[in-house]
Amino acid sequence: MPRFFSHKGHSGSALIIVLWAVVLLGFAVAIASEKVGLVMGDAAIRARRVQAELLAQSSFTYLDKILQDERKHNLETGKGNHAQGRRLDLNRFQGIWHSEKLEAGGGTFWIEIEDEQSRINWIKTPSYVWRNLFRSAGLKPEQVDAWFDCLTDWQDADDVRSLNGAETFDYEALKENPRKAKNAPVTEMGELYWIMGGAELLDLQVPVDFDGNIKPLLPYTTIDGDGKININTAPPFLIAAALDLPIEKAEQIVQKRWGPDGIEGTEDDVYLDGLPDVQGQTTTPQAGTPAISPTSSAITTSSNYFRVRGVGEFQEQHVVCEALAVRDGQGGLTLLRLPRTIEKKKAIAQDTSL
Ligand SMILES: [Ca+2]
Ligand SMILES: [Ca+2]
Repeated sequence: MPRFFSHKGHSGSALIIVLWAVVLLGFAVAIASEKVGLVMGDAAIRARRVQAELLAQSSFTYLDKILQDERKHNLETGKGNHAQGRRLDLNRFQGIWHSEKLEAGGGTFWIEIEDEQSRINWIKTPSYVWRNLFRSAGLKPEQVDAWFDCLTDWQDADDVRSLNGAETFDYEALKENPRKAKNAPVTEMGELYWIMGGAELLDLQVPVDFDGNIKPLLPYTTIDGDGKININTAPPFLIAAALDLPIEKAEQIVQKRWGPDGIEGTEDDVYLDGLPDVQGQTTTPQAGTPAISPTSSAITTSSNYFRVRGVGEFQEQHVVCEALAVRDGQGGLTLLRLPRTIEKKKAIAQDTSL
C-alpha cells in the first residue's frame, strides 16, 4: 500500500471521496447554472421576439398613413415610382418598395411591398402560359396535360375523372397518405402538394435566362391575385412564357425597364405602359408600341395585388409578418387576409440603406 494511504487509513480515503464529491458537485452546479442561464436566456430571447412580432404586426396599422404620406409627397414633388427609393406609386409600381424605418417602443418597424403579380398564378394564369413555361423546363406534354386534368378534378365539384385526371377514387387508392379530392377551389399553396403530380411541379427548376441558368420555380409562383403577370415587375422567363416570346426578347423588355444604365432600381428606370418594340420573333425591333389589351388574361402593366410585409426589430430579434392586399382605387391598399408571421430570426447587421 502506498505511504500516503498507510498513515491516513480510512480517513484518507474518506477525504478523497469528499474531495471527489466536491469536484463532482462543482461540475453539477456548473452544469445546472449553465442550464438555468440558458433557460433564462431563452426566456429573454422569447420576450424580445414577442416585442419584435408586436412591432411587425403593428406596422400594418400604419399602412394607410404611410401610403397617404407617399401620395402627398408624390403630388407635391411630382416624383414617384423609384423602386428602391423612398417614394411609392401603386399605379406604376416597379417591383419592390419599402418604407423608412420607424421607431416605436425601443424597437423599429417598417413596411415592405412587393408586387404579387410579378409571379405566375397556379390557378388563374391561362394554361397556355404554363404550357410555355413547362415546355421550356423540358417537361413532357403528357405530364403537362395530366397536371391540368388533375388540377381541374381537384377543384371541380364532381367525382368524374377527366381524361388524365384524378378524383377521390384515385387518391383513396394511394399507399401513402390516401385522401379525398378537395372538389373545391385551391385556397392554400400547400394544397398543391396533395394534387396528383403537384409535388414534382413544385420542385421544378426552370431556365430563367438566355444563358440557360436554372432556378427553382416555386418562389416565382402564387395562388393569389387575378393571374395576370405584370411586365413591369416579372422576371424575363415569365414574360417570355406569357407573351410566347423567346427568352432573349423578354430580356430586352426587361432591359428597357431598367433604363439606359441597365441597372434595376435606379432613377432612370422606365415604366412600361405597353409592350416595347421588341415584340415579334425577329431580331429587328418592330415599329410601334402595341398596347397591351386590358382584357388580356395573361399580361398587365399595372398590378392590383400586392404582398405587404411588416418587419419588426427589437434588440436583435427580427420578425416578419405578411399579408395579401388589393389596390382600392384611391391609392390605398385593403388587406385581403390577416398578417401571418412568416419569419423569426436573429437580426443580421443593420441595413443602413433602409
Ligand atoms: Ca372533382
Ligand atoms: Ca372531375
